[in-house]
Amino acid sequence: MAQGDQVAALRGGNVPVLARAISQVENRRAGFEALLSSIHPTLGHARRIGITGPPGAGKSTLTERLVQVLRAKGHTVAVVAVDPTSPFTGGALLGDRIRMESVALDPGVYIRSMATRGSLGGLATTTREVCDVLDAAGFDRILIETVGVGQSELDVGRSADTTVLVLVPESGDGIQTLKSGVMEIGDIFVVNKSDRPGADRLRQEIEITLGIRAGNAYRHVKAHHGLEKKQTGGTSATDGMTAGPPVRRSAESHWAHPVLGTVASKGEGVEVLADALDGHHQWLTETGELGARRRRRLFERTREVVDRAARQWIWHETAAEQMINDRLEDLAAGRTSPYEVAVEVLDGLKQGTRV
Ligand SMILES: Nc1nc2c(ncn2[C@@H]2O[C@H](COP(=O)(O)OP(=O)(O)OP(=O)(O)O)[C@@H](O)[C@H]2O)c(=O)[nH]1
Ligand SMILES: [Mg+2]
Repeated sequence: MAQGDQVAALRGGNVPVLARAISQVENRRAGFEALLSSIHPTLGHARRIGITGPPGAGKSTLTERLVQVLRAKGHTVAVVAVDPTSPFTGGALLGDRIRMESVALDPGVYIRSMATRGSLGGLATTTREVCDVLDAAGFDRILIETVGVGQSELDVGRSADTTVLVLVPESGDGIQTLKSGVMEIGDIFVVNKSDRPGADRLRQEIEITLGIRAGNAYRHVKAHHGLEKKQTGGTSATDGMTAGPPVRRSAESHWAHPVLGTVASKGEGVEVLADALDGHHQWLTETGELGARRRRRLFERTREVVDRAARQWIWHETAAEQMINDRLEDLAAGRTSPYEVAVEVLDGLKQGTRV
């Protein structure tokens, strides 16, 4: 299919074309960069929402319920389930995890799982690129479910406009998570399994950690000067990447992180979560933070592409590999070191003598 036809079919909601485009991007097949490049001007419609937290916290259950609520509001929804924790949980297992039977047959819902294996470009980058394809296909919301709370999930978390951190009372993960700095990625906190003992306590712990109970400076300012209503940035008309210049953040534009309780298995608290997501999006738009976050992602994305292209160039189009080979005996004999040879290689490339 010609590139233009592919993009048109994608934007027209052709599901087989969408599935093939995602596979093309995931597997870095010929033409994937041209595809991503040509859809770039169409991006920015979808709200990207990360749902992250420890294994078994109920993320999939919550995601499925959230899909139902969003569908009832008339939004189309794509779900990307990412599993960076183990190379062994791909395929059938992951497929099982995200079956989401209640919404799987709805034509307004598209569900896709991604495992570590088969991701040639780095999971975080690939996830972002797959989200671009879904955005171009016109989905209103993209929910990105990520297991765990380590570095790779944080990277994936940076794919989202809004990140929901899901914690549970019984695991003890809660307190560890609070200490590990992972808190910083959460825009909205959810204590799921609130039907279990310890949920209230965990909520309190999170709030204390967030400085809400302790009374933080921003809340203090708002309380005394009544500035809550003045949070209007210059970007309210835009929902996309064309948002105006970021408004400088100030005390009034501080986001007060909600800490919500849910029982995902019964659908309790999910409407409130959907409202909180709308609230966060409104805050992102009004403060200019949405544009700022998207610009940060664009900067990072471009860096990644440059990085990839630079490696490609060095190892496939210059004499760098040959230069190392030429020095291999000296390296083995200890007459030079990898560090000295690396300097030689880079000097050669910079001077253009060995390109
Ligand atoms: N009691 C209780 N159980 C729940 C709740 N939400 C989910 N569960 C159960 O918790 C288990 C794990 O739920 P999942 O939705 O698969 O959790 P997950 O976080 O997606 O799990 P992974 O993707 O494997 O990390 C399932 O047996 C759910 O039925 C809840 O609010 N209360
Ligand atoms: Mg899951």
